[in-house]
Amino acid sequence: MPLHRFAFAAAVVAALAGMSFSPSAAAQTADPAWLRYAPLDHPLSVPTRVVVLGQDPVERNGAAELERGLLALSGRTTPDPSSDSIVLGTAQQFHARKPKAATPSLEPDEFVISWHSLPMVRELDIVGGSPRGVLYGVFALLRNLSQGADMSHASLREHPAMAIRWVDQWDNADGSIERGYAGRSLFFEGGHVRQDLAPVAAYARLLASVGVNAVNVNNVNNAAPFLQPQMLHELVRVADAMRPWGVHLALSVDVASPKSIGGLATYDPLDPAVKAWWNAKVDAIYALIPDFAGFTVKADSEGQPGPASYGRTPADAANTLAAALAPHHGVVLYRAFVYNHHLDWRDPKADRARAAYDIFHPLDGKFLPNVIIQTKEGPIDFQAQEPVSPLFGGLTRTSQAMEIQVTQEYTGQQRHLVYLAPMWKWVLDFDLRVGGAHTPVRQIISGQSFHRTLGGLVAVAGVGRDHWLNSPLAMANLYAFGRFAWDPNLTAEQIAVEWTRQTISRDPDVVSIVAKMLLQSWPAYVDYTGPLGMQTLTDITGSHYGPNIEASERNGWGQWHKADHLGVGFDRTVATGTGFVGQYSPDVAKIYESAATTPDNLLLFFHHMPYTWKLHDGQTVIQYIYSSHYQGAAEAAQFVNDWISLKGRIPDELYYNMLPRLEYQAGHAIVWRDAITQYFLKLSGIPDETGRAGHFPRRMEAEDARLAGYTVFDVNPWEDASRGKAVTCSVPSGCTAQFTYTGREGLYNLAIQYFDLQDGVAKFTLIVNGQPLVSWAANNDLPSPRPDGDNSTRYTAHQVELHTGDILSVQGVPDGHDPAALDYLEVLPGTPQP
Ligand code: GCW
Repeated sequence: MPLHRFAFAAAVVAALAGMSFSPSAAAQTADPAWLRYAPLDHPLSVPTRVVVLGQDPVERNGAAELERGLLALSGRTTPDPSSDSIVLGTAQQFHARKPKAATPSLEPDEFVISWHSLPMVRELDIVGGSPRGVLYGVFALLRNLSQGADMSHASLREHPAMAIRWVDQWDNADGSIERGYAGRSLFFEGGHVRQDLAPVAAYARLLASVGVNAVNVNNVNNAAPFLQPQMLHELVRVADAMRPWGVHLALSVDVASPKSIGGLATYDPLDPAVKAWWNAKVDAIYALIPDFAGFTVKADSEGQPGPASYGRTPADAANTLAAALAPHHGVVLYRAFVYNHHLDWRDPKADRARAAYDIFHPLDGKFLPNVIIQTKEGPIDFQAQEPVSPLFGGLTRTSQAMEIQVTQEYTGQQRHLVYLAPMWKWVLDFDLRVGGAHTPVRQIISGQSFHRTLGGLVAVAGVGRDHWLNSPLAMANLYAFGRFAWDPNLTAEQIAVEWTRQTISRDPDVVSIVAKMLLQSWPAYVDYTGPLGMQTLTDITGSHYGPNIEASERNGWGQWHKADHLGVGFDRTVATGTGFVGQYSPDVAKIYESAATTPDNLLLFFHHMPYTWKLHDGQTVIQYIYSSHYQGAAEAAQFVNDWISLKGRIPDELYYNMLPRLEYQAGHAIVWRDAITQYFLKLSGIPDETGRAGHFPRRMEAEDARLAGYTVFDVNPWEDASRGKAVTCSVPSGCTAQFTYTGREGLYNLAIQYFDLQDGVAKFTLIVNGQPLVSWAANNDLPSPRPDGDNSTRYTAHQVELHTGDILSVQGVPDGHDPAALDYLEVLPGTPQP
């Protein structure tokens, strides 16, 4: 139905005012996520009677989970009367029960699920190598059943590919979460462990269901207070809350602690007093928490102190900690994220990408066996797209873990749907060709390639109190991480389908639409942010969110893309660049050393290329930059349509939760598209051969409007506003920008691009020929205290009837620190209100 002019609908205003997805509105911590166990529409293929052989709390907890899951799936309130049963126990317990029967020999986290027919009854046995193996068997059975699988003849045997399957939370004692986008910490508030740890137990349950075995609860920055005796005592409750799920507690530590909180004059890791301090501290931790998992270390990095202060190496520091932990079977995850953030950007040889390999490769073989080097997947920092870190191939005598990021720091901060599994899978499968042999990253980090007993996958999770990750679809990333840590041979597609069936619906059409959206979302995000290996072209010194292309240039952080008027990209070759390419094995280096053989999607990471260079697909670099941004933004718009097609086929609550997020994303993808295309258009001077970049014939710029109260200002960075300018209001009663519509009569969508700032809820009203048509509140929670690409937001009024000569006005009423800033109004083909 057309939204007729003059029809000012108060109801619309009210509905829109409530449309924001601010985290507090969504606050909810008991979200079952993928553990919904929605009732099946067919009979359950396994018995509902559960018998548990052992007394161990983890095993008992597994039995309770199984009972709960089976009843929910079968829609029953009590077990069915059949005498068939599911029997749970460890291999040892099964052996004790039937000494003559063959019992498998299992690794601790391994399980076997198999049917046994007795004279009158059938029995499904879940045998674990340990109580936790039993629990993992339970979750595997429930995962299959929840997807609708027939398990009446099933037999499964699985064990995790990696020993270390940890999530890292970057939670601070004050309750904030570094790079978290889902509210406050589950663990801490006001300098203490929270009283109510039920959400922590619920989190541990979710994690256990995908095989995660430890949570490091505190930020790698500012970790020292966590080793204070009072905090350690409080942490006992956290460990207790997670233990029934086989999830152990780990902590980030500051290597300067012996000095900063221990009262010593030094934290030199080779000083005997320092070693003694760590030994005593670790003993004290284990006295409180006997199954403590270990430490994560960030040192000599981004201002964190480290062994370099004493001329010592990461191996010296790691080994001091590892020696203290070894008697208790604890481990040290020492992060390879060590680099100098005061690099000289004028030095063509300076290259942050080199740092991890340059520092850690020479130390290979010097680490104690319980040290694991934890390396981010790429050599820079969780960018939208990067090559694989060469360090994975550079440590053959050291255990390794890969660090990935579930919290979407550089990938849309959960406001954008970006399913990261395809990116992780690409990294996991990447063949580093160490010694000329097949060495995919997944086999290195599982310990297989170089015969290490330890190895792992670690995710920085950023889970908080607002609905775990705030956006329900973002949870597919947490799920995918756990599944890959368990089995990196799975595919991103398989995981998307598994997750969707358990979380949203088993309807094959729904599953295929949701899985398609998930799988397209990362490539789309790369396309509208930083394609060709340019990395995320965002404000790297601040929010890491919206477009800000020069923020990465001319500073010491080393995330340079080196765009100038002739070309773009970073020469990292051995022949003429920084030599980074030489850190890969010869087989891989050969590919990246030449622009002709470097895959297009990483070209500008490795090479500085003229804009006119022809890519493998025949387009020039500059044309690809333009086209990919239009393509990516169009895909983001399509996600909205895909989602609308699910209306009535998925729960309404989920439908209406996601819809405004996807609409917001589609609008913000346009902000990205326009920022990057107009920036490169101006810099290169080369027009878009399809005429799109920089040309917006349907757009009416606020700075050109008849302004009442509004004043024109230059947006910084300029590319974050259409043509670099916008208008801002400081009149408390409001300001107006007025335009005359000169196009043809018809039904149109009117898109209003405005800036939704923090600390204030500005109000906007669209007025047609003096009649208010629709109002909305700028109440989203977005970064940046000034109008820029972080908070540039699109509101669309659908099917507005327009006639030539109509007067369109946007009225903005500022509030608090939000000046109701306005960028433009765009008249687009009419489409119905979703
Ligand atoms: O990407 C950077 C983040 C920091 C983070 C750091 C790290 C915890 O912006 O917030 O600090 O990485 O991984 O240590």
